Amino acid sequence: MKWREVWILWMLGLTAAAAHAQQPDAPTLFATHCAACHGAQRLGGMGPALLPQSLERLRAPEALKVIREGRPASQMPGFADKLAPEQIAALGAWIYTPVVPAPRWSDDDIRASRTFDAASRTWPAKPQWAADPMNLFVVVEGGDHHVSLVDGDKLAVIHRFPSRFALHGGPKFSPEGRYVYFGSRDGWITKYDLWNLRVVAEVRAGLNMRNVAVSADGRHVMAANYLPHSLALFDADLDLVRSYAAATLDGKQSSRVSAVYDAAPRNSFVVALKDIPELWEISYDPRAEPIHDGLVHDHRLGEGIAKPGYLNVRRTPLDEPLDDFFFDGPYRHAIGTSRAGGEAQVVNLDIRRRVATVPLAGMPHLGSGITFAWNGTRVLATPNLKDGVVSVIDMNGWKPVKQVATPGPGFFMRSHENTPYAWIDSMMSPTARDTLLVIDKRTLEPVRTLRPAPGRTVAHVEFTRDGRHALVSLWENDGALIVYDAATLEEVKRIPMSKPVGKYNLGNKLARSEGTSH
Ligand code: DHE
Repeated sequence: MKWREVWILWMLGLTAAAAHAQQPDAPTLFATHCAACHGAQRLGGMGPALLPQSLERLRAPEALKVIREGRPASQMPGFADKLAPEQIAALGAWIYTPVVPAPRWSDDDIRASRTFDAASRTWPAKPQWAADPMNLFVVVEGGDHHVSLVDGDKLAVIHRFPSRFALHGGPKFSPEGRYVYFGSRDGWITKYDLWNLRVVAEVRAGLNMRNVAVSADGRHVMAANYLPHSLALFDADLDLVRSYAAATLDGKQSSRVSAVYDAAPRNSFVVALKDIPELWEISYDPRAEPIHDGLVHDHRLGEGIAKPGYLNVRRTPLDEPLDDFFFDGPYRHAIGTSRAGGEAQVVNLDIRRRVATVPLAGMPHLGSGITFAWNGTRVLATPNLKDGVVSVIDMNGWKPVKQVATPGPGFFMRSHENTPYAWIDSMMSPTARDTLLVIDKRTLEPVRTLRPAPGRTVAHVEFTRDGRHALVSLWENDGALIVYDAATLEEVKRIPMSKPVGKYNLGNKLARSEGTSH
């Protein structure tokens, strides 16, 4: 090799080394600037978890903007003046990569995360504020991660407090209405004493959680996780009772848990699994007799489908996994869809098999469905996340009755026993997300389209205990609760709120009003 060639190779080597040296080292940047708040393993701390599962709903450009500019109304600072654009880009890409080795969250981790205020046992056993506790609204404000308590008679805020980051799913109440349990996407459960306006206990049930359910007797809380693939069962003070691996009986396949709901008349939790074609039922009735098996035999599970009984899993094999689901009035059937859509499965929880299939176009959001009497029968009506349509299904015979066209795809549908109307948003529509369609439950015909804030998103309706007022979310950071007279459909007032994601009327929830989620 000539000297000239050696020199060129040497120069190329130096340039490559220099370029390599300038490559931003994302793990080191993370350790230096982010780990103190988001945790060394990105599992979260003062700030939220930064795992691919937690970031599914945050688009990459939005993540970069947050790193650059910070998040107003939170403690997240902007890094534009500390980090070069390529360093920010490297960090932005890195947080979407899986953590290696995969993070684990054991029973010991759950127990170690728990905090409990022992003094809570001495707090007064009656509301320390003057309002009807059964007409209280718990409002989750996603804009700045707070919760507001609204007096449903005076239609005014009586208290506001900070929540965990990104609460999801409806908060759940203890049977007498004193305690509310919130679940966050990062896996935190908070037990809050509504009468004393203080946090009682907190625990981290998982790393990425779907929702929580509270047993009708108030003695148990169940959490459904995506990460790890598990359910976690707690006592009323969030002390771990046991966890369940969300897996097939032979343990060969595990699954994310889609959701857990309390089936009060059955004294059980019912659980849908996203990746395994099984529906689970876990009885919390201490008198539960082992139920004789044999009604359903499935070659995949063999003879011992389950060892049912108190706090054990009873498995119903399905043809395909269920995602979102819904109960009929007597809680005899679960009606569920898979995210692929196209049809709903009706599963009889007693005989433990699918008893009907309902054709349902698009992606029905069954968790937001409602039931009501119509034409001498009872129907289920559900909005649709993909299409501008509400599907109405006769629950006697499980046949579609009508498709009501809406301005666009929507998330939530609500009504109340004392109103002839049902309200549906179109918040998934780029053009009609500012509309609310009101339909008449008697005729299944549209009555009015409301547009209270043109160009701005409105969604999620909940009624006062007596059904006189409908509270609608103006779903913006400088948003509001818009209160309507439920009979005249005229606006009554606006209560300013920071992106009020959802609102929950205690009385309607505890009475299991037919017009709201349970
Ligand atoms: Fe939800 C409830 C699933 C995205 C706001 N959502 C639920 C429930 C399920 C569910 C299974 C019922 C749990 C309960 O109440 O105990 N949600 C899903 C999804 O699969 C989906 C489409 C995707 C995801 O990333 O999870 C989804 N949900 C959203 C949102 O983007 C919403 C609009 C905003 C947000 O903050 O996450 C949202 N979901 C809600 C709300 C409820 C809810 C407000 C409670 C409704 C109620 O009135 O009970």
